[in-house]
Amino acid sequence: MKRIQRRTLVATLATASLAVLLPATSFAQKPIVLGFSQVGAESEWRTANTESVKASAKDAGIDLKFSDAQQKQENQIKAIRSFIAQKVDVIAFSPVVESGWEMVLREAKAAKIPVVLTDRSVNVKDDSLYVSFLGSDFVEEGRKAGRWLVEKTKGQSGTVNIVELQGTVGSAPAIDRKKGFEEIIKADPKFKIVRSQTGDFTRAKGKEVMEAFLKAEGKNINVLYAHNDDMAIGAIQAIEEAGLKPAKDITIISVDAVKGAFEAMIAGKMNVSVECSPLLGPQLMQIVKDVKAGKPVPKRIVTQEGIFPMETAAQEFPKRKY
Ligand code: GZL
Repeated sequence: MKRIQRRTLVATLATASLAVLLPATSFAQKPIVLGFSQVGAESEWRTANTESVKASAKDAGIDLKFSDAQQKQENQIKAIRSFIAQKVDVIAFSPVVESGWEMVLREAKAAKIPVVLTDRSVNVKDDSLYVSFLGSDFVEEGRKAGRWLVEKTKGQSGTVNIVELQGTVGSAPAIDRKKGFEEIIKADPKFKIVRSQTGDFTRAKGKEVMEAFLKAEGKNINVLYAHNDDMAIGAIQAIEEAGLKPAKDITIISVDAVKGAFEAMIAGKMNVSVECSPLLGPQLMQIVKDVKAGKPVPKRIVTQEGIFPMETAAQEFPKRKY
C-alpha cells in the first residue's frame, strides 16, 4: 500500500476512534447560557441598553435569559436566584442600587456561577463576588458637568443658584454624578445648590420635582443639573409651563446624551449633555465568552465617553447610535 494512502488511512482511523470515544454532543458546541437581570425600562438610556444586550447576545450565539426588574431590587434578587436554579453558565446584571447584594452573590459563588456587573456597580466587602465590572465612570461624568458650568460662568460675578434632579436614591450613578459635580463646583463659592431631590431617572418624576422647585424658588433658579436626560426633558416641560425659557432663563446641564437630549439641544432647550454610553452589549458578550472559556478578564472596564454642547448637537446628531 502506497505510503500516502497508508498515512491517510491512519489519520482517518484515528479520527473515527476519537469520534467513538467522545460523546456526539461535544462536537456541536452547546450555546453559552447567560442570565441577565436588567434594572427596568425607566429611560431612553435603559431602552437602548436593553437593545444592545439583546442584539449582542443574538450576534454572539449566546442563549440569553432576560429579566426586567421594574426598578425593584427584590425582583433582581429573585431573578438571580432563578438563574442559579436554572444552572446558567454566567450571570450578568445592572444593580439598581449599590447595597444589599452580598447574600445573593454568595449564593451564585457557591453555585460556581461567575457574575459580571454591567452599567452600575455594587458595594461589597468581598470583590471576588463578581469577576468584572463594565461601565462608565459616573464620578468623571459629574466632573465633566461641573467643568462645563465653571467654563460657562467664567468671569461672571454673583451667585449661581443650582437645582439638582438626582437619579434613583442609592444608585451608583446618582451617588457618583453628585459627588463628581460637587467636587468641581466647591472650588468657587458663587455656586450654590439650593434644591436637590430625586426624580428617579424618569421624565414624569423629573417634571413633578421641577414644578416643586419652581414653586419654591421661582426666578431664583439659574441652573438645572439633571443626572439624566429623561428627568431634564421632564423638567423642560415644567419650565415652559411656568412661562420661562429653558436653556436661556435656566441653564440646563444633563447626562446620557440620548436622542431626546439632541432633539432638545437642536430646539435650543438644553445647553449640554454629558455622554453615558448604553451600548455595552458587545463588550459584555466578549467578557461572558472569555469567562466561560476560563480566560482572565479585567476587574474594571471603563467605557470611553464625551460631552455634547448644544452648539455641536445638529452636526453630531446624525452620527449618534442611541
Ligand atoms: C447610567 C445608567 C442610568 C442612566 C439613566 O449608566 O445606570 O440609568 O443615566 C438610567 O438614564 O435610567
